[in-house]
Amino acid sequence: MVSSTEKSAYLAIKKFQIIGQPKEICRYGNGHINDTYLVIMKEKGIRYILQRINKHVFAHPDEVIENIAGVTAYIRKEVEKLGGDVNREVLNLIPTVDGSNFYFDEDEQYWRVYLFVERTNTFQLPDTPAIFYESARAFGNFGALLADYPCEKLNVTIPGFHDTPWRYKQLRHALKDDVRARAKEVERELEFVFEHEKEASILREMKENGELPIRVTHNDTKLNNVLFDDKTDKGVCVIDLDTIMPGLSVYDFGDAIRFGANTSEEDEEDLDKCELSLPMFRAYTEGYLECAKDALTEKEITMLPEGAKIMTLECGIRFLTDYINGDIYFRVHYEKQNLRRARNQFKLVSSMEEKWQDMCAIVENTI
Ligand code: ADP
Ligand code: GN1
Ligand code: MG
Repeated sequence: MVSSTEKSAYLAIKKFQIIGQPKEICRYGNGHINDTYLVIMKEKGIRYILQRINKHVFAHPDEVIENIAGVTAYIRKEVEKLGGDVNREVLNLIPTVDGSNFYFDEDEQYWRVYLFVERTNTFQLPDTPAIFYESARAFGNFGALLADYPCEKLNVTIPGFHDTPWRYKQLRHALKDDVRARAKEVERELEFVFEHEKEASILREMKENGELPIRVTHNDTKLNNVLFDDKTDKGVCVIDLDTIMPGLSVYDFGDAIRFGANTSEEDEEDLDKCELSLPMFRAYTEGYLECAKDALTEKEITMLPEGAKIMTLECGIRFLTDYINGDIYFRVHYEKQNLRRARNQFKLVSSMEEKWQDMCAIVENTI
């Protein structure tokens, strides 16, 4: 049985300048936000990624695509200068037959197509510190490549995305409405969150008073947003560019640690399995600073552990808020998945607090 979304996907792909005939379209990847499909063509050797952009998350999908078109064109030139492979080292947006970078369908849905980056893998958790180190180099280089990209050209695709105090506000709104009567069930989690409220505003304050500089940031530096070469295990391409916006370097470092230096998966229920892995933290810090150190200020470097902690807390708050709101933002595959994700993030914050001195020492010793 072909679902109505799949039917729309078959209709959408035909609107793009693809080579050949689509043979099969199937759901692909582990993203929480967009609907991603792999398009396999009848003709051998060419595949595409087709995505329906989540309109609930992105109020202006056209602005998202505009950012991506600008940034990928810029990176493409840099890759060309360095003699790299422009079909693999940067995302390639395929235009529609009308020459647009997206297709707006009859149901008012936005679709886009990328060339599938062949001979690559993604990881949900790093198998080894070496993999995580490579992802750090990929994100570090990505930031370095975009260091001179004009911030003012970027649309703010999700206002307040890493504004942690604003995330507290959203949580309070959710609690006030409590549409699913779930607030009672999460009292312990709320206590943890509100105990941390003061610390959570540090990055915003430092951004506002200029202590931390605004840079072009990716803002969603999960390990599975890097494609790795399937032979060398080196990072080939940074993907999921929907949240490229002006931001802080510590957001990108912190979010990567939150996801990849967790000893468990993001929704692991057994919290005894969830800890901060210091070997992973070290590997990422080394890879990241090797590529980014020269561009960063001393303050940015000393704030890296704080970035990790606040990004983890913030993500936990977002999962918890979504649970209270009835799971309307992050895709869930089972009941209470968002609650499990939130609890897991809060456990990781506690683990970081226990290992705080070690985290700071690793950063200090890496410079
Ligand atoms: P989401 O925003 O939902 O996370 P992503 O853009 O990260 O969506 O895509 C989901 C998954 O699809 C990725 O983790 C990756 O496995 C795969 N993917 C996305 N784009 C490409 C591409 N151009 N080539 C190969 N795989 C891709
Ligand atoms: C979402 O799209 P994906 O799955 O890479 C989310 C991130 C969260 C992450 C938690 C646009 O990322 O901010 O950190 O889930 N993306 C958006 O896993 O909200
Ligand atoms: Mg993704």
